[in-house]
Amino acid sequence: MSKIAEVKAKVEAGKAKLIAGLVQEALDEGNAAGDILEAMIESMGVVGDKFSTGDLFVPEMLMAAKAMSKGVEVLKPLLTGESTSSLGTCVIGTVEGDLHDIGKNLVAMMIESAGFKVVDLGVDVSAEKFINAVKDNENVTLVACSGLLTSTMPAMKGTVQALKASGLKGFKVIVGGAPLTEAFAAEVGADGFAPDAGSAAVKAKELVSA
Ligand code: B1M
Repeated sequence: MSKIAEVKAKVEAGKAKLIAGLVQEALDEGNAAGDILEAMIESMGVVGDKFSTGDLFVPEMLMAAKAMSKGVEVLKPLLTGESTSSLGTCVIGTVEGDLHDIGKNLVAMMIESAGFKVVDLGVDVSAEKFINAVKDNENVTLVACSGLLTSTMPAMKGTVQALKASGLKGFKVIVGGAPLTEAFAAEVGADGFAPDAGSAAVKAKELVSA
């Protein structure tokens, strides 16, 4: 089995303690950081499918998520460049009711390396908390909202609408996460949507430079 296949299998199996070492070995073997990340994202897809079919349960999903996070820690310096913070501050979080943070963390990483200072509010973030973060931080040019659950799409809508109705100015709102679409983003009044972390960074730059 190749090292990259081993990383994939161990993330699926939730072997968090082994992942950092295996990711390093995969890098030492010459695999690109982006390819290793892609393999781990695929693992999470497999885990999600197995959850859907009842072949594994929440604790196993959690272990897989922990394993992936350990792998991302090793890759982070290789996936991000020097940040100049010239694009202002990006406030990011996963919307209220939603505890998924791996995708949000990847988006935060890519946005930071695109030149934003990132203020990460974590998961289960209420609209009020997003608004307070815009008030409390200097030069907020972007608010980024992540959501992975169909059931928290209304919270996403509420957050975007509350930000827009807050009277605060000078920032754009970008949304993303597996169940969202460009059409949903437009419908709830977001300024932008991105399907993945790489395109979120590109879109973020585009939005604040417009
Ligand atoms: Co949950 N979960 N989960 N889960 N989980 C999903 C999302 C699910 C699709 C699994 C499934 O059924 N197949 C399903 C949601 C179905 C739906 O609503 N459409 C689901 C469910 C149902 C649940 C619970 C309700 C299960 C339960 O309790 N019965 C529960 C909800 C808890 C809650 O949030 N209130 C739950 C819990 C959990 C854990 C806590 C155990 C764990 C999360 C741990 C953590 O994040 N620290 C977990 C996990 C791990 C998953 C899966 C397996 C993996 C998620 C992940 O990290 N993917 C997931 C299945 C799947 O994704 N196929 C699943 C890898 C990550 C890199 O991808 O997050 O999609 P993703 O991010 C991508 C893009 O979406 C995008 O870019 C990222 C990278 O390219 N993106 C953005 C994300 N945010 C963005 C923001 C942007 C732009 C792009 O701009 C701001």
